[in-house]
Amino acid sequence: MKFDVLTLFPEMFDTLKQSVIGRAQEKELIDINLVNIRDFSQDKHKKVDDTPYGGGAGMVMMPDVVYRAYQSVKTEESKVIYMSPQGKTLDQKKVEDLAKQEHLILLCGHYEGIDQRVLDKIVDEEISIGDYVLTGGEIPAMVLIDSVSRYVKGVLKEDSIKEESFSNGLFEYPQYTRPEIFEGEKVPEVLLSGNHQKIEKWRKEKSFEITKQKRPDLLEQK
Ligand code: 4G0
Repeated sequence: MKFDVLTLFPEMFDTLKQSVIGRAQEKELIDINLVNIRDFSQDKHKKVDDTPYGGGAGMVMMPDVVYRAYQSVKTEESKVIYMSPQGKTLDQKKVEDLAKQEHLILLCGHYEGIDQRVLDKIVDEEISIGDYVLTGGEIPAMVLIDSVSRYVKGVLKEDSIKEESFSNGLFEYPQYTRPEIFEGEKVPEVLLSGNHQKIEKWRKEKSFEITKQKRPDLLEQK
């Protein structure tokens, strides 16, 4: 799976060198290519934005600079996603759908916005990570990359995806490890029983109970 990220702040993506996503890149299961939009400025001062027509505060990213950055990475199979609070909210279903794509181009906006004409020309889908405004689309792009990469074969341990929260529409059951007694609190007896049928039944009940308690709306959706 290939991600091309169009951004003015490629250094923000250094965190993706860590942990599971870092190892997935080392193993070449995913490829995250950072494209600095500023490299496509043709201005002697590397200018990428200008004042808005019609007046108003702030600056607008210039369409030609963004377009050249896009042209440098686009292929026949690429899907362009604009990270924006006006997009459809990302959920686990959407994550699974995106994981079927071979190539995603993630466009990260800053300032007040990007010239509408280039958005109309290149964007296939607008995606938000939730109903709040951030200073840029970089953190949303990282959220998308992390969530989608988990579905790429080999990134997680074989069973982790099937067992986890959301894959069955329920939250995970609680986990326990040593010591058997912590601050006077014992590990649930059933987990020490060695009876795997009973353990499985207990975990399913807990998953349901916790989902009902914390997010009853998730049960009603089913
Ligand atoms: C485009 C995404 C990008 C438009 C991006 C802001 C939150 C999200 C940006 C705007 C972002 C999110 C219209 C304010 C950059 N903030 N919720 N900031 N507007 O996914």
